[in-house]
Amino acid sequence: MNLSRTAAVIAVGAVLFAGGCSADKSTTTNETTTATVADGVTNAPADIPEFIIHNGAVVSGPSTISYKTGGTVKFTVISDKDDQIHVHGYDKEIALKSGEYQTVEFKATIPGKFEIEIHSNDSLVCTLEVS
Ligand SMILES: [Cu+2]
Repeated sequence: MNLSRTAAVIAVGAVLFAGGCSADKSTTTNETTTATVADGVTNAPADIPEFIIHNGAVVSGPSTISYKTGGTVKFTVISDKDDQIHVHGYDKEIALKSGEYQTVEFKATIPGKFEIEIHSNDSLVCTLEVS
């Protein structure tokens, strides 16, 4: 591979965040909610998994999150830089804003084991298990 071709491949990869992922970028969804009670006090997201991403790698959080089919998948994630996570199988992409908690919530309709990954580098956040 000559140098100009190498540069072109790197440039395309950087723009698309493509990695080994087959996500259809046209179906981007952003399922975020903020738990707020009527008096304006934000509920602490108790009893739901929390993932902390530092420099593109998970530094805190469970390796697997498990739900029954028909249940509600719900977790929070925070990153120290703008990024995106992708829930495989469900094909959900969630934009992360540097330093802001995102609560991700959706119905567990598809049984199986699916990777949730960080899209800037395809590293694993955790495995989603629906049984
Ligand atoms: Cu992906």
